Amino acid sequence: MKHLASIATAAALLAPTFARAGDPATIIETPEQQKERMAWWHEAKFGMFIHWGIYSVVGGQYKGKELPNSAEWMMCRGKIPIAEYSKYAEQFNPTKFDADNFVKMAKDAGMKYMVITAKHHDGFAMFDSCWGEYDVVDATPFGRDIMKELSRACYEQGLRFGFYYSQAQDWHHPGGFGNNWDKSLKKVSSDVYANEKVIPEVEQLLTEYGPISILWWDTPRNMSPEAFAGIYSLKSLQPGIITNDRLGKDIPGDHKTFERHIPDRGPVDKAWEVCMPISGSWGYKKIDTDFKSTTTLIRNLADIASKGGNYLLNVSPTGEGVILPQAQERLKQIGEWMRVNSDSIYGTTGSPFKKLDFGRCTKKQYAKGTTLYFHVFDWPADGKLVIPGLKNEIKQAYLLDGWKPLETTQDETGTTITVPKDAPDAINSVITVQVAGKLEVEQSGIVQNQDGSVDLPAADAYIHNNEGSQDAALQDRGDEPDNIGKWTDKEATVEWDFKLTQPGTFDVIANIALEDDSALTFTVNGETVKTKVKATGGYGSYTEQTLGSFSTTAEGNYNIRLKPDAKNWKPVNVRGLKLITK
Ligand code: FHN
Repeated sequence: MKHLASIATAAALLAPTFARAGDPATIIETPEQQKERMAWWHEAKFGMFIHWGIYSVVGGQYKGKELPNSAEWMMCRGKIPIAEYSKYAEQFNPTKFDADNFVKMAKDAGMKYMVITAKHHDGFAMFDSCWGEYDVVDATPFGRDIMKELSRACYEQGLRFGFYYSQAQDWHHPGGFGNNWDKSLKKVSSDVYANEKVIPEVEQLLTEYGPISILWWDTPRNMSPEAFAGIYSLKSLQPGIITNDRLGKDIPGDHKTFERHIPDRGPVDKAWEVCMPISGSWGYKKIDTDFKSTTTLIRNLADIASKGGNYLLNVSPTGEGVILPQAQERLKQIGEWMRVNSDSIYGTTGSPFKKLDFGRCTKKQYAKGTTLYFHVFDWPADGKLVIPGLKNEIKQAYLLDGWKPLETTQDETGTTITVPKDAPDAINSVITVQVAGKLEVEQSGIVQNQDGSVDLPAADAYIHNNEGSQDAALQDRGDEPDNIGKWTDKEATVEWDFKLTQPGTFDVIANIALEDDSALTFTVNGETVKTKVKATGGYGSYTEQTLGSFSTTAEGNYNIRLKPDAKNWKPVNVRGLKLITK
């Protein structure tokens, strides 16, 4: 049934409607319940992202001109008026679209879930929207509900299905964020937008499209608490649904989202996913030939899994409804690799090794031992694969491809595996090693100096910056020492692992440069210390400042983490820390 709620009517209904959606506080879950709800997602590790819309008709070109950025942004980059952009809907007729084929392609690539743009920032619904006629069923010659066809196909082929929904930006609705170019828009509040369009549409997507496993929010904007409450609590319509961290900055969701970049290290005790286009653009862009190699894609999958994350790889169907041959070829090759090696990906957890020069490691832990999967990117020319620091008794080792047993030897430095001359797979050969008992890995890395001090340079830090942004990034200064810089993100944190053989009490000294007084915390050995740091006269003027001290009586592996004090944070540059015994 179609209804076009007038803005005035919606405004009049504002309060009761939000109440209809309920309150996030009513959705209470224990960590164990969340773990159970997300078990399939952690097992899955690998999904397909799809960006598809009426912009796909012209592949991001406007009046024959190429527009900058990703194709789905063309309405904004081209400052295209709504009346003009909406006409692309009349050309959207993807007659070659076949939902079963799409899903089979994902499944054959080893992907276990699919997330597709139900509504992107342009406001166009790729489903039979309850809000109005600006949707694929009513406004296009195609006239079919793509979301329903894909949801059904995923269900029939055993893939989990979810929606991407742009809950704040909407360049078609007068209450959506982002359209500052079309003066025909008579602006209304984002509350009206949430109440009139977002909540009804998302409610429809979560009640008329079968079992929905994922709701993928994007580009959060500052909406009212009522709007957030109304939108947030829709997830109760699909009890098992998983959401990301992009509804609003204070709404953590179930997993962090990194975009286009793989972090050095996964976030601590938080699920996370890296989303990445298989080429350069999310949406189909005619001139986009920047396809990542199959080597890069397979190694990305192993890298992300080795850090404990999921990989959401995006493809961009054309206006005809097909996935480009370059993308299909890569998906097919990933699938060939997965058919042999998926045990080393599905259901695995992160590597117990800080760094492996030859590749990556994933693992599966059991009551009596652990199976380690070594992803060997660089096959040893001498036939000896050295696993530094692996101390466990080796029960057995073999090539995952074909199960050929391998000889192993151990000494004080670790374990050496004798491997065949030729690598089974040119991109990523997996060696399985089963070890007995509790995992024992001696971390190599930063060790204490003879005088008891510990040097923690910027280059050895792990930087956690959200979405792979360039906030808090390592800056190579050529002849000058590297530093962590542009640290504008208050959520970004920096940490070092190090080993103490001489415990004691240590001063934590920062080699730091900052324009304005700032404040941060450091956490080490289970203690968090809040501290202030003084302006040094500029981001290039470094001084040593004592942040505080800590004590320990035990030798072993330690971690120290720096985190902005959000209330008093001003960006700082850090060349590193030094621990000095008192
Ligand atoms: O603006 C969007 C963009 O178009 C795309 O959908 C990506 C996918 O993660 N998200 C936003 C940019 O961060």
